[in-house]
Amino acid sequence: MNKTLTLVLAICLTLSSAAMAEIKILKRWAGVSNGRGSAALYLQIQNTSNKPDKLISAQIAEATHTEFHNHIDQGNGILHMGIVDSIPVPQNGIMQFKPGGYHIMMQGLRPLKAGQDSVHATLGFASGQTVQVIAPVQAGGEE
Ligand SMILES: [Cu+2]
Repeated sequence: MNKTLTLVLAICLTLSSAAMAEIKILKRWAGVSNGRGSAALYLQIQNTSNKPDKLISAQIAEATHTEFHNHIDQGNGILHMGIVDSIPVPQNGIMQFKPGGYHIMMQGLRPLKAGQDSVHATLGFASGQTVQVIAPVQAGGEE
């Protein structure tokens, strides 16, 4: 391999890894599955690009079905959990999932034990980036 080709390849690799690193999962944990076989998955997602992004798909190896949920004030001050199409991740910012806020609801799970099990997620973003995460199951994760 000649030096010019080596240099071009090095630049390409640097550029592609920079482009792929715009979404980072800083934290991840799953709740214990309840008697109906569902549990919430929580993430802390960082977007280092200067364009807003959004989470548009989530496939969980251990679940038969997933939904994006948020708790929404329907005008009476009481928050109700509802399904949303996507979860926004602000430009140069962080989206923090939490009980009572955004989360991924996993359904069709076998019983998951805190401190022992983990779930494997493939996350798709509107920007085209795909991220794989392994989230440990922790006690205390509420819907
Ligand atoms: Cu939920």
